This record gives sequence, C-alpha cells and structure tokens, in this order.
Amino acid sequence: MRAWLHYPNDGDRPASAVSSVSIEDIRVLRGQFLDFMLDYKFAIDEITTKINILREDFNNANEYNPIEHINSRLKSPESVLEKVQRKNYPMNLASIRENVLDIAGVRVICSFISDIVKIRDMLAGQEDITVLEERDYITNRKPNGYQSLHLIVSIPVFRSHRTARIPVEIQIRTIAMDFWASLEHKIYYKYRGEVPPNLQAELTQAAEAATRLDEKMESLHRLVDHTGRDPHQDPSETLDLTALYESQGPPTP
Ligand code: 0O2
Repeated sequence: MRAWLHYPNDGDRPASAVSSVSIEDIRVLRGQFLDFMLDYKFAIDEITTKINILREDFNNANEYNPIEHINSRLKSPESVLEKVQRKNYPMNLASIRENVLDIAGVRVICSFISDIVKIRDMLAGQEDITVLEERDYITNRKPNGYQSLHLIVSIPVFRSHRTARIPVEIQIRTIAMDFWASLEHKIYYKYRGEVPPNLQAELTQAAEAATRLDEKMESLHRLVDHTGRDPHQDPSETLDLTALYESQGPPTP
C-alpha cells in the first residue's frame, strides 16, 4: 500500500514533498536506522568499559584516581538528521557514518590538567582504538573560553551479524573546564546562540578564572604527590608468593 503525504490544498505542497514512499518503506528505513544507531550505543558501551577499567585499575594501583566521572550521550536521531541537513551531507547511512563523527559521545572529567594527557595516552595506546582526529582546545582555547581535549576515535563493535568500526567523540577535561562548559552551554541555549556581549565578556573572564584555578590545583597536587614511585611498573615475576600461599591455610580437599 502506498501512502502519500497529504497537504490540505495543492498550493501548500512544495514540489519536493511529493513522495511515493510507502509505509512499509518507512518501517524498513526506520528499522535500518535504529540498527545503525545501535552501533553507536555499543561503541559508547565499549569506550565507557575501557575508561571504567582504567578507573578501577587506578584505584587499585594508585593513591589517587585521575578520573572523577564519566558521562556519555547518544545523539538523538532528530539531531543526527538535522546535522546532516545543516552540513549538506548526502542523506544516507554511509554518508552519516563517514561525516557525522559525534553521534556517540563520551566525556571524561579529570581532577587535574596533567591527567588529561595521561588519559588520552592510555586510550590512544590501546590496540583496538584508532585516533582519527584530535582537537586541543586547551592549548588553543576557543575565543569564548571553551577548553577541552577532543578525540575522535574509532573502535570495533562486534555485532551478532557483522563487525563495524564506529567513531566516538571523547571529550576530556577538568572539573573546572566542565563547570564552565555546562554553564556556557545553558546560557548559549537560553539566548539561542546570541549571547549578549557583556555576558560573553563575563564568561570569558570566568574561563580565565577556571584556568587559574586549574593551574593552582595542579601545583598543589605536585607538592603533595612526590612519592616518586612508578605505579605502572610491572610487578616482578620473581615475586615470592609463599607467604600469601601459607596465609590461606591448607587447601580444602
Ligand atoms: P552536545 O550537546 O554536546 O552534543 P559540529 O559538531 O560540527 O557542530 P565541530 O566544530 O565539528 O562542531 O566540533 P567541536 O567544535 O569539536 O565541538 C563539538 C562538541 O564540543 C559540541 O557538541 C560540544 O559538546 C562541545 N563544544 C564545542 N564548543 C563548545 C563551546 O563553545 N561551549 C560548550 N559548552 N561546548 C562546546 P554539540 O553537538 O554542539 O553539543
């Protein structure tokens, strides 16, 4: 059965809106699109698992943990399609896969500036992760004051019927950078992108204050963190486990 887009009178109907797409076609398209979006959901799961592993490993091996928290978001289908249209990309799945690289987003919030590059290197060094793009808005802060390290990585996602490499945008920043960005985001949306100049100037000052705070916290952190030990040193393979064995008592039959 064919469904036609209905317009109350012909004069309202743009030429491009005449459609011969059937309800069945739309159902199939919708299914394919949802399946396509699942790739990104699973890619987020893969990346957050990796970061959670690093976090737990840090907790186990160190006196402090550089990962404060992790957020993730999957772009809504509406905003994926809106971006495709805004950027004038071809409206098909292959083009979306190639061009829209922030459908899956993971944000890692760190304690100190020096942690950012630590986390970046640990992720980028993993065999199954490929860094496709890197934007350093910390060295090159945006004119409005925005700071963050952005990585676009790709990661394999193993589905029941196929495997695909899926891009994920990872944003890494400090608590202070994140605090600033979330307030700026609210203000930006409140003013629909037209932030009044005086408010913009205040935001820029706040970003500078956030940088000063980050630098101060970093120097305090360096003062107290002078253990000098390398937490990632491999445990010696010759470590004698006898005491551990004996402390367990005799094996149960
Ligand atoms: P959301 O709500 O996080 O999804 P584009 O994605 O093409 O529009 P571009 O230049 O490719 O932009 O990417 P860019 O500049 O690296 O930034 C993409 C994301 O970084 C944004 O995603 C924001 O999350 C964040 N970001 C970038 N600039 C700013 C900024 O000035 N202020 C704040 N608060 N966040 C920023 P989305 O999709 O815009 O938003």
